[in-house]
Amino acid sequence: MKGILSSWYCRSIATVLLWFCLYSTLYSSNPSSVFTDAAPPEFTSTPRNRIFFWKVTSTTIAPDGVTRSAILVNEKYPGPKIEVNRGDYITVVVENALDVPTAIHWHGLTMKGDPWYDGVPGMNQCPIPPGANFTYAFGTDDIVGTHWWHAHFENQYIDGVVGAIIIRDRPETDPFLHAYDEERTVILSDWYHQPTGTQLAHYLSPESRGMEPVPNNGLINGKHTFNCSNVQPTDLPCVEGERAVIHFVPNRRYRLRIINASAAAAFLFSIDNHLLEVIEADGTDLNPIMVESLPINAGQRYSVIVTSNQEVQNYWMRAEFGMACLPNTTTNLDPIVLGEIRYQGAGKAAPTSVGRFVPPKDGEPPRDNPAFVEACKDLDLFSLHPLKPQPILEPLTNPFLVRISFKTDKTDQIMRGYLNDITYSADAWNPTIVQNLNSSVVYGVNQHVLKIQKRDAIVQIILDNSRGGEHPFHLHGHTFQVIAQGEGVYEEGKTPINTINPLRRDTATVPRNGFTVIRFKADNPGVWALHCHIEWHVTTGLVMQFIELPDELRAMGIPKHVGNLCETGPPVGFKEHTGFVPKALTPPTPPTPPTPPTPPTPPPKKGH
Ligand SMILES: *[C@@H]1O[C@H](CO)[C@@H](O)[C@H](O)[C@H]1NC(C)=O
Ligand SMILES: *[C@@H]1O[C@H](CO)[C@@H](O)[C@H](O)[C@H]1NC(C)=O
Ligand SMILES: *[C@@H]1O[C@H](CO)[C@@H](O)[C@H](O)[C@H]1NC(C)=O
Ligand SMILES: *[C@@H]1O[C@H](CO)[C@@H](O)[C@H](O)[C@H]1NC(C)=O
Ligand SMILES: *[C@@H]1O[C@H](CO)[C@@H](O)[C@H](O)[C@H]1NC(C)=O
Ligand SMILES: [Cu+2]
Repeated sequence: MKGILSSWYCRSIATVLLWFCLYSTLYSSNPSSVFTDAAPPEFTSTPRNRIFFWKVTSTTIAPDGVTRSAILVNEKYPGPKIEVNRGDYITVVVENALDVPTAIHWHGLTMKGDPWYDGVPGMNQCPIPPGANFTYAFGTDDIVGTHWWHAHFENQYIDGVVGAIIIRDRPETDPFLHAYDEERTVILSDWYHQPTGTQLAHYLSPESRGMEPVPNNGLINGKHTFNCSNVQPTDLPCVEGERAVIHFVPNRRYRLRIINASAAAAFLFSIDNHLLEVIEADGTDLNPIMVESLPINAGQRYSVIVTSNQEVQNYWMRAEFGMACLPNTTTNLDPIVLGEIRYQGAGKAAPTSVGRFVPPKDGEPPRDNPAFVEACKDLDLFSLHPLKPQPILEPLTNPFLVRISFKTDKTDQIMRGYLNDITYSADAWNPTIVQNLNSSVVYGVNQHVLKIQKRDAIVQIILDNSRGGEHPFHLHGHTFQVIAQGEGVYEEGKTPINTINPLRRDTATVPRNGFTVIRFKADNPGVWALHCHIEWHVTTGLVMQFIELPDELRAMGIPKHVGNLCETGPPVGFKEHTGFVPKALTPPTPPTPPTPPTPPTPPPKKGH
């Protein structure tokens, strides 16, 4: 790729081409079909292009009253919600106003036909340089449900680059169209009062002995309170924060779309006195089941229907930290994150409702509380089944065994994560999708690239975690079948598997001292990451990549403006893995780009 377009002159030509593409997208149907994130997504008989303009900036926020530095999109936390109808085409113009690179991943979307927009530097693209714009554009033909977007460069999502993606089914195919009256999005996240760079410096040092940073708080829709007398360091500005409030009108049915955007923590979600009817997991519609509380791991999403049929008063909504799966260190972390459900007519008084589990006594380690243990496991696999049945994928052609482990490096005494004894190290400015253009390329060992050559191959991955703690694993590019999950070691032919209509999702927990087995069909050419969604573990190497159908992928080429991202190389001051240390950049002054051409009649857009 290097040398194809090496001067600013050429790059500004590329910019013109990009604007041309964008304009053709903008006007490819009638102009009234152009929406920004403010527009409500009414249903229309034909899919539309939906354009979002995002500016990523570095700023300070205080979601729980404690001020810290953060990275935000359009100054919002959580960031802007993308809400579209199935079949719509999504175009996001990302303006990187940071002094560090960035990239955005669309978690849960398969990027079929658009693999270079998956947003993982080192796999599908080079990072978006500071000061540059980059346009992501992708279809949603094969997806519905609750998803999310987040930065996939370094650990920027922990610093705030995260938001919801809701893809609503079309009325003619939505099985739950009449099952609820209104919907609300609930984003759960753990929260740290120190910026990620500071935490990483400690985590990736011998002193941490592999103990992950422990969150200081948890947030519901970017809000929670914090007791300022516990703030560390003590000089951080702190005022009383506030809780998230969701309003209920009595006797209505609400679909709550719950997204776990944690960096590390698992939660058990519940609403006092109300049952949750689970209807969706990671975009897959389910045969509804009733639960009292919902364990939800980093990266996972669920939709539940809640009926506001209780006495008119206010109720606590609880996200209880999976303390049993957080590192065992002393912390002031309040293990129960609260939000309020306010019934219309009940006023604003704080709820007095009582939860399912007795809260821990002060000063006592709360690890034995059943809530904190339950949070660390997925809902029972065998009780969740897709509404639209699909038999187990067979016959198995590509079996992989992936062993998860952690060990201390003998040379630098730093503990790292390993998949089959390889600790992944991102080569951000040399992405696999570009390297694959050379059919005889040999990948570096620490790139941990596995190939799937044959279209429609049935791939099975056994995630063997027989020696460690929980890890929520996420596969890009696919919704996989979860065919087994349990404790101990998976034994082919012996361990019971879920043969009848197994759950399909994109993020599954590999239990402590256990295993999870997933299957998918190789029908999506691209480079797809498989990684733990505990963001700290990503940094420490618990990542690998599948290059699916490399020959087809090569034949697809790479859009010019994607390739152009690889021209600049890492900015001054970039240090892989240790948190980015920003330094002043002095890029050459680009010539003023000419005004975009008047859009001609657009070429037909794929995806429709
Ligand atoms: C990036 O896009 C924004 C509009 O979204 C525009 O104002 C800005 O000039 C663009 N920057 C570059 C470097 O093209
Ligand atoms: C805040 O924390 C301090 C010290 O741990 C404690 O004494 C105080 O009661 C707490 N305040 C509230 C409102 O919980
Ligand atoms: C979100 O995921 C994290 C990480 O696995 C987990 O600890 C936390 O409990 C989850 N939150 C909820 C509400 O389930
Ligand atoms: C947590 O650590 C304390 C002190 O090191 C120890 O006594 C306790 O057993 C540990 N608890 C768990 C659940 O590991
Ligand atoms: C392709 O990769 C091979 C193996 O690494 C290398 O020898 C060759 O020079 C590469 N070809 C090009 C055009 O870069
Ligand atoms: Cu992990």
